[in-house]
Amino acid sequence: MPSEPVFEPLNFERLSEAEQLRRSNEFADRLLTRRSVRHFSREPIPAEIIENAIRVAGAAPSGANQQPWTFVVISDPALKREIRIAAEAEEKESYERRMSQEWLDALAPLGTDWRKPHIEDAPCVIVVFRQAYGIRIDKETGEEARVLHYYSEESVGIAVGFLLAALHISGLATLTHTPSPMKFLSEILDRPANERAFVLIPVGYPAADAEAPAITKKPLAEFMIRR
Ligand code: IYR
Repeated sequence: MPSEPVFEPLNFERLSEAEQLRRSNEFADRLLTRRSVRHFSREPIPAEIIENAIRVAGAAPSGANQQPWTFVVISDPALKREIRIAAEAEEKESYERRMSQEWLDALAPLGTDWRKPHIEDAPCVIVVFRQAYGIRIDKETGEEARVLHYYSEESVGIAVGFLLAALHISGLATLTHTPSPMKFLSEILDRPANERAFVLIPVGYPAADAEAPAITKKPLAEFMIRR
């Protein structure tokens, strides 16, 4: 049975224009400094920051408010090692055989390869899973039934954007790593069949000698159109 909507007063803080601009500029200045980091220090990070960032991600808008995500936070060194070994095996195969020359050429400016030491060096790795469908127990038969999820790719993408922004604002570095295929993550992390690994995110402080590729972002005029 579809449930009737229940409404409540909207909680919206109307800011002065000066305060809006101050926050807008501050947020833009901070977010525009984010870089993907591939060389991590082994220094530990405050657990509370990870929890806050995942709480923020979990508040992202999602299709039919189905919140089709699971965030697995890994700090156990043995588990990180197991994931690194499996990721590198897949990545070695990808870089040496599966990826096209055009793809390899596109990645060349980033200087990536199959080696993924950041999975072990970063004190924390977050693996985000997308719930392709939900599971409910049928009241009459007691059997498991699938619940369709809507826009789960878009929903998880938005949540990951919130997560990356929250971690960056909190002074932590991240990398969005997509080993391919990612099936091994479901197996190692013991996730159910409705969950698909979406992205693996090492989180921590950059290594003291960390470098980032000298690449640039497009100027605004190239990707914003006013009509
Ligand atoms: N998944 C591989 C390859 C890779 C692909 C893209 I597209 C990138 O922007 C970066 C890397 C890897 O993580 O190395």
